[in-house]
Amino acid sequence: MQAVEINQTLNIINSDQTSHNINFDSKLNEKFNQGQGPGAAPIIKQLKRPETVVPVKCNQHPWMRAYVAVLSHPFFAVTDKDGHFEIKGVPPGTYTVVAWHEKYPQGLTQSITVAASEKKEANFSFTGDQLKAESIEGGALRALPALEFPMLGMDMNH
Ligand SMILES: [Cu+2]
Repeated sequence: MQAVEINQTLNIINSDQTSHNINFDSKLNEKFNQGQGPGAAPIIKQLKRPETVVPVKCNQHPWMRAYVAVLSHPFFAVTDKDGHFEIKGVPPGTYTVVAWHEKYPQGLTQSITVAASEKKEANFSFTGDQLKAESIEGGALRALPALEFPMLGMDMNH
């Protein structure tokens, strides 16, 4: 899982001793399907449009899969190996925080209000039943409007 802000540079690097193929199955951004051998130069992309989650496959290894979220704002995080995350610098306000998991693409949401310089904790827990009930297959990937930052008048073109 990778998340980027629009126009941020996405570097796709192959550090393996084998060839991979990056099949970037975007609906709203540039679609590409490119091979990358061992030691090949990074594939560098800048994604122009917000897109909740782009599924990425490797044609060489059908079990390989990745997801890239493209957001119009910098307030996102990818959890670490223990499931922790931190989103810094959020301006005061009330937000809908969405937790996304590849096996639960509907996501979990929580309304969080933060004051200036305040630190808030949000816990999300995906249950086994939810993970079984939802599947990424069959077009279950859908846009989550809550991933859009609700602040009006914010300069998104910085
Ligand atoms: Cu591969």
